[in-house]
Amino acid sequence: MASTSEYSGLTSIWPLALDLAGSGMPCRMEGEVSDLVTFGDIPSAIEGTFYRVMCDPYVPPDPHNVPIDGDGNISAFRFHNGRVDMKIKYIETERYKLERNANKALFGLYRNPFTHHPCVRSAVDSTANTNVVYWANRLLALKEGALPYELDASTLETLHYDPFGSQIKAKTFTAHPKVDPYTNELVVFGYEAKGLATRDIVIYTLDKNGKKHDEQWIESPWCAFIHDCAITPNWIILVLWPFEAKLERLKAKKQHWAWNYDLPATFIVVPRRKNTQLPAGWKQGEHRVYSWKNCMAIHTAGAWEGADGKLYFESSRVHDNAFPFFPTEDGKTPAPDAKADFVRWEFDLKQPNGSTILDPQVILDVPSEFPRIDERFMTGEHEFLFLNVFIPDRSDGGNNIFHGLNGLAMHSHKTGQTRWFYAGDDSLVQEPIFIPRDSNAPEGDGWIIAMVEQRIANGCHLVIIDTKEFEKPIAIVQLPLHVKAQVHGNWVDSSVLPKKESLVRTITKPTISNQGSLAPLT
Ligand code: V55
Ligand code: FE
Repeated sequence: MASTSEYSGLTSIWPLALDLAGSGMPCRMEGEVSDLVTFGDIPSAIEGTFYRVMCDPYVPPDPHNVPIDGDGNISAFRFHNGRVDMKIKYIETERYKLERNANKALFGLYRNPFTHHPCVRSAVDSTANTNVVYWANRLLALKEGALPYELDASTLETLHYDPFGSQIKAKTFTAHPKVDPYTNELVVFGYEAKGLATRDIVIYTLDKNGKKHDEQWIESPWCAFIHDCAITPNWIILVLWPFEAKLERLKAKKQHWAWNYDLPATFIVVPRRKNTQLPAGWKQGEHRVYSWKNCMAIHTAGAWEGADGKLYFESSRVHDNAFPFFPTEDGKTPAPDAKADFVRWEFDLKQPNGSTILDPQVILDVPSEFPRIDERFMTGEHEFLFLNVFIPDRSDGGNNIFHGLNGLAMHSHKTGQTRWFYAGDDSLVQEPIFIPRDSNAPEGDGWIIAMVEQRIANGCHLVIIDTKEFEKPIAIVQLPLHVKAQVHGNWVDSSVLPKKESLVRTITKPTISNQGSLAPLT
């Protein structure tokens, strides 16, 4: 889509950047709509709220800043009786409030306080823009360089920073904590956990009351970008991307991350508990680092412990740097035709620390991202995989990651069958969330909800897909406006949400005034 400046010749205080033009145009909207326009029938068994968050800078950002540092703007869609209410609201982070008051950016580059205005250097540098997770009766807005912000699940008001309080010693909290449904724990990690560019990693769990357990601290082989993890009953696998942070570079007012083609994709395999039964050859307190070649294993699906004693886990993979805005130290950006796929990694825990692992097995040979599973079975071997894909044979684009993801896939590991939902070449699909048909439904039996952005129409809608017939939606929820692409989102069932209050303002029924044109019927 042409940017407005192209035909008008007028300029704006907003920097011209890909993530701020066309479908990346700032949304900056807050508001609510009750009973959105829908097509088809939404099953009344879908009862709960879909929360998602987008990067949506409220003030024009530093023109050198990166697309992943915009203010977190939450959208919530509450499903009730086949109807959907919607609310959008910014997370009122310290940073957002400071910048809105100043009417301009005070924060410079991503996670580089040396580039921030001196008066905000000691403020919390979190845009809370990456994930929204409900745990311990709290709605958490997450950014991995800081601790969570807690929000009110109905009003979306920001309640406070650091809801788990003084028991948390780390400065950071991943945007991808994982729920172990069998033990009812949230498994959390944080990297750069003792401060900027440190190699300290913390791992712990939070129980259903928000109490911390099983804390351990380990050291990363280098100060790596550790965005996601995977868990099994006994292990946590941390996934390191081949970027590096260095304090000297931060002090020189440069980007936090530089890609390093000499670094391999690296996995730190850590026993989750002190009493984890260790395989032969492992010492108490040990963790092992395994690596492959240079690539970016972006997001994980699930992990499990095989009957053969090996650990397996699945992730999306880009065979290059997927973040061109964080080039190498000397400015090298990734190949424009970088390939991407979805793979299964295998760790033989008999292999010593520092081993190189085998090539992963390719599960889907198409650009794939945002993999999700039926999370009731997290930590076990999953059969079904749901994810965003680029469907090449339906499209005229090349088979590479920078084309955008035009569909969804549902893959069965048992049958090997992949089913596809294609949204159209003008459309991009965002991360799918899965809702079980009921709490006892078999794995993968239920619905998928995903946001679809129609680029030509400049609009958005939610598709609701029954996993029994994945190819076309059973219902569509039309948004009245275009919203920016989400980073991540999650479904929270109404049985889990504490309050039954409406997400939107409710209107009380008036008494008839008798001021209309006809007299009342008697
Ligand atoms: C990612 C996104 C982030 C971030 C770090 O998609 C990694 C990966 C939206 O912010 O801070
Ligand atoms: Fe992520």
